[in-house]
Formats: sequence, structure tokens, C-alpha cells
Amino acid sequence: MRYFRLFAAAVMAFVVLESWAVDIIPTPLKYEKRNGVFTILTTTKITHYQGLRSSANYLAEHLPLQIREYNGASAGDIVLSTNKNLSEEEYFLDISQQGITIEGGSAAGLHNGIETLLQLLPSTVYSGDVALPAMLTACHIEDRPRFEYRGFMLDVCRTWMDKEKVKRFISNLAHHKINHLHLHLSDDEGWRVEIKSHPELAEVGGFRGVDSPVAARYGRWDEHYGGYYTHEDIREIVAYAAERNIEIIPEIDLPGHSHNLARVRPEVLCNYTPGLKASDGYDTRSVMCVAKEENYALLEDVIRELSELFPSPYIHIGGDEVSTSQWERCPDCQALMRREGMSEARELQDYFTRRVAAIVEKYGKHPGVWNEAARGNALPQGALVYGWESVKACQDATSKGYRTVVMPGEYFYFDMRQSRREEGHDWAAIFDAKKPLSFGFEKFTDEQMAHVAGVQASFFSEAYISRLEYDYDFLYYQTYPRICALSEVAWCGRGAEWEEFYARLKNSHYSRMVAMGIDFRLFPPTVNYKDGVLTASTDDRSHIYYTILGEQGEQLYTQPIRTDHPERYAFLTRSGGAHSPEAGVAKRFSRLQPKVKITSSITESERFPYSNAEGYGRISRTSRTGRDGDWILYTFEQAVECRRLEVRTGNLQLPRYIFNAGYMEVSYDGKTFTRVGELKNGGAAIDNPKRAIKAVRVVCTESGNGADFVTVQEPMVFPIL
Ligand code: TNX
Repeated sequence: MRYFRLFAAAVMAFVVLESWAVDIIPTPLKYEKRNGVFTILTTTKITHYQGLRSSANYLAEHLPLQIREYNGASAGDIVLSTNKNLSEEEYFLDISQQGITIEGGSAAGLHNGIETLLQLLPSTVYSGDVALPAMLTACHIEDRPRFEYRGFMLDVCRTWMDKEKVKRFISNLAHHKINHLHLHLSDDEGWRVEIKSHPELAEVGGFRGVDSPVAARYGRWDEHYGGYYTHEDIREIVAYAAERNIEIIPEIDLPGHSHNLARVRPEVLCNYTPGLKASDGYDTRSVMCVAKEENYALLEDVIRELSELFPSPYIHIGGDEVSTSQWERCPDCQALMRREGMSEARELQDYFTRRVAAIVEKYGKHPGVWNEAARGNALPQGALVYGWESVKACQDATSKGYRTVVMPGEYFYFDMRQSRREEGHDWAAIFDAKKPLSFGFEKFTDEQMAHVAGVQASFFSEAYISRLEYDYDFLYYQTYPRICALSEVAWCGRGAEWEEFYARLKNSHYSRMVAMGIDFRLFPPTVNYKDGVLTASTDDRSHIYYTILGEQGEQLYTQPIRTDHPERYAFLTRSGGAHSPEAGVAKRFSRLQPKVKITSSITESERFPYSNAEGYGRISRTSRTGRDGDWILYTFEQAVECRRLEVRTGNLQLPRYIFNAGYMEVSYDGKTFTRVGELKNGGAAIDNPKRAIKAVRVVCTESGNGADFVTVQEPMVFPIL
């Protein structure tokens, strides 16, 4: 029996191996298949040269073999060494009948080689239960990255992600040869790193809602929500990342995005009477005053501590989306402008950047900045510019001679939704993994290319907090397989042809991600309806499930379905924790747009009147935030018959600018109203109403929402199918 199992495993390994070898993500520079195989046995040893013990440990975490230091003999082993003739991140990986050798230009190169070896092994190396013996086809790989900066930015402010969550994210980035994690540690909604010289920054600013001076913004309104990393946590994260060839770049986002800091330390704001109070009493000013010397002293304390905590040569000081309106009204900023001979308030941002960059340099680091801060001439040459607004913004920074990280939102913001029917932002674009994979540097001149440090993608987390309780992790759904595409572009310097790349995903990488425990996004199944028969198919070996309107539960799809009502069916696919969005005939997802009149106890905003919401598709506002007892009323010209009617206050993508609490009422005659549900994330719905609905009212029961208006949306009306 034992022999049979061995034999079966060997045959299976062999069959699948032929395709594994070519399914490496990102594509290695040079791969040559050789004759023969090498079998890793339970007795195979990981032999490392001196000083490479931690690389051996890392490999052994996935491939539980005995480790020993090289002592002259290594036949039949997996040998880890460095080779001075290779560049730092370069590696050679050789598999022959005699054994496996990985040579790296340094421990970093060796790490890259180990990641490639893991991809050549059964995907269970990622779930910690790889079965040995494992047979590998002989090959020779020579590989090195096109870019030295291959990054990902994680916003841990809008949604708090604890140490363990970040470490797990890091471990998965490492499997994709991403070597920088840009940690967005401060923003309007949270301060996430302990500062010992100013403990209140994190102790108070790390939390929002309830008794915190920081307003809750996107969810968990009735919680004291948040958290922060202690110095000890940061050291642990930094070390964990370093073992995986990942450098962590900390970001403090200033002088804009400082609402949090300003709530904790109001004195950082400009010196004028706040005219910008939200109707629930919050001071909405959020830009640090440029003219206050104390502000630079505070920042010096922060930067000093960050410089000690993070070994990275960079400290990112933000600089995006800075509004100058507060500086324009501040007598101190105005006096500073006169003293410095500035003609535009915008120049105050350059002044701020220059001052803070000098502090960063004083502590032996270079500043990282968002591209807006590179517009003037405030940056020292050693600065690293992050181009997020557009491809052009990236090119402009390189033309100025700045080392630039390319991350235009329309290709690399993975908080964007992946199709019209999915969730997330859409201000930059709506795109799936094909888009980042299609990124190329065609528009860049050689001169500009010389300044490209690399490529980065990001996940901003405003839309995440209200989705934390999903039965899958929305962070991973949004970021994979888009990170696989990022990895290809960042490592190879160009994308790949989609069909070829998708084949690698389907044949091998999906099962690796399943083993990594990643709740990634699958592509939707293809659905067809012809001659009364509904068929669904998928090409990725995932399972297809379907739901029928009005019926409970999900069923496994095994054969075509004969039906006169295809519009009642929605299909999706699943594989491990991964799933696809729903697909079906177009009618299944259609909406009604009955004529409606919107009125409210709150007057409308002059700029964005809610009477416009009638136009279906626009976002409109009230003139102040909601108070207990306020209401918004939707009256239909003609009573509507529907299977579901949903109303939401706040933005479409995230529960911001909502009625924080309240309920929904419906009326069938336009006069008497019946309460049908509580607001959740600003919205509520009625399913299968028995009669046509004439009017819907949402009533507010909690004053305030941290802003000075409520967003009003058109009602969502779903037809009876
Ligand atoms: C723009 S990216 C921002 C962030 C938002 C993000 C949402 C950048 C430098 N600023 O503050 O979270 O869009 O996609």
C-alpha cells in the first residue's frame, strides 16, 4: 500500500509538474527545462552557507526539512549560497538529478530564488502540509527583477489592521516578490503608530467614535474603534518583513489629511476662528498651519522616533490633496507668505515640504512624497516621489529628475471596484486584474525611465470597514489576483499577454492562493440562455453555484437548467475562499427607474441639491447633518410594484455622510407609514412588498455624522422577475 501511494504521488507530481514549471508568477527572465528529475525526500537536507541560516529557516517553514550548515559535502541537498557575481536581488536556481542549488546575489536574491522554488513545489507548501516525497523536473533558472522597487501601500488608518493581519499580508506579498510595504500610518481617520514623546497621538488619535474627539466616519459608529502599533509591534513587523525581503516605508500624511492630528492637538491648526464647523460641532479644518514653529518641533519628535523604528532609508511625509483654503484665511500664514515673498498660497505647501524634508534628512533619511509635493522645487534630490494622480504625474516627476514610484490610480488602486456590479470606489476607474497587467511604460522616454524606481499598487480602506463582517475578506478580494498582475509588471518591467497570464493563474496560481488562504476574486462564469435552457460554464476549474430568486440557499450547478424564467437565476463560482461576482442574463440585474420626488426636513445643499437625485445617477446633498427626528421622503409619481426597494443615505461606495442611525418606513397610500426596518450603514430595504409602494421615508434617530451634510441617493428599485 505504502509503495502504491508513493508511486501514485510520483505519477501525479510528474503529470502536473510539466505545467508548474512554466506557471511561475512573476515570469522569470530565463527558464530552461533540463532532463531528469530530483525527488525531495523527507531525509533531504537544506544546506546553507555561513550567514544564511535565516534563509534556510524561511524555506524550512514551508518545506519541513532538516537544516545544516555547509561543511564540504552537499550532494542530494537543497543548497543555499550567495554568489558575488550576481546583482543583489538576482538568483540562479538549478534543479538536477544531483540536487537543488539556489545562489543569490545576497540574502535578498536568495529569497527570490526560494520563492520561485516554492512555486515549483505542490501548492500545499503554502498551507504547511506539503506531502513528501515531491518530484521536481530538472531545470535551470536565471532571474532578476527589472525594478528595485516593487511595492504595495496599505491604508491601516481608515480601517484598522492589527499586527497579525499585517504580517499575514506581508507573507503573501513576499510570495509575489514584492519587496516594499508602504504603511499609511496617519490620516484623517486614525493615527496608527505609538509616538513615545507624544503618547496622545496614538492613544487618543488611534481611536474614533463614542468618547473620542475623533469623529467616526465610515462605520462602527457606536464603537470606540481603532488601534495602533506599539514600538514593539513595529519592530516585530519590520523584522518579519525583513526575513521576507520586504522593506517597510512608514508614512505620516501631512500637512493635509490631518483631521485626526488636529482633533487630538487642535493647536496645530491655523490661527483664526473656525468658520468651518460641522453642524454637529466638529471643527472640519484639517490642514496643519505652516507658520507655527511648534508644528515643526512636533514633527521633528515624530520623525526622530520613526527614523529609529524603521530601518528604511525613506520616511514618507505625505503631501497629497492639501487644501490651501485655511492658509488663505490664517493671518500667520499670510504674514509668512509676505516674509518669504510668496504670491500664491500653494507655495506654502512647498515651504512646508522643504522644512519637513530637512528634518527627515537631519535624521539620515530621504523623504517620500505624493506627487503634488513634487510640483514646486521644494524637494531635495534624494526624494522619492509617488505618482498616484495619473501617468502624466509620474512622468513629470521623473522629468524633474526625481526617483519615482509609478502607481497611477487607474491601474494600481486596488480599492477601485472590479466591475459595475461589484463594490468599492470608482473615482479612478473600474477594473479587474487585466488592467494592471496591461500597464506598460510606452509613454516614458529613456530619460524618464532612468528615474523610475519601480511600481506600486495600493489599498485605501474607506470602503473596507463596513465590510469587515463579510464571510470572506474583502481586502483579499480586492487585492488578488490584481497583486499577481502587479507582481508581473514590477518584476518584468512590463505586463504579459492576458490569455497567457490567465492560463498561469488558472493552471497553478489559483491553487497556490487557495493554499495561502487568500479569499481572492475569481472571474465570473459565462452564462447563456438558448432554446429555454440556461447554461453556465467556467474555464478555471472552480465550482459553479446558483441561487434562485425567492428560494433559500445556494445550489451546486451540475447540468443545464431548463426554465422559462432565466432572469430568476444568478450564478457564481467558488474555489476555496475565493469566489466570483454573480453572473446571469441581463434582466436578472436590471433596475426600475420610476419618477420620484425627494423632499426632506433638511433643506438642500445649494451646490448639490437633492432634487437632482431624481435624475438617477447623481449624488446630492442636504445643507447640514441629520438630527434626531429628521427625515428624507421619496414619493413616487406612480406607486411602484417591485421585489425589493432599497434606500441609502451616504455615498454609494461607502457609508459616509449618512444618517448614522434611524429606520425606514413605507407607505402604500402616501399618507400612512409603516416602519419596515432599521438603517444599517445608512440604508435599509424592503423585500417582496405585498402591494405597490407610493412613498418611502427614512427617519434619523441619532444626531450628527462627523460631516456637515447628508448625501442623498436615488432609491434602488428592483423589478419583480
Ligand atoms: C485618494 S491616494 C487619496 C486617499 C483616498 C484614496 C481613495 C492619495 C494620495 N489620496 O486619501 O483614500 O484616494 O481611493
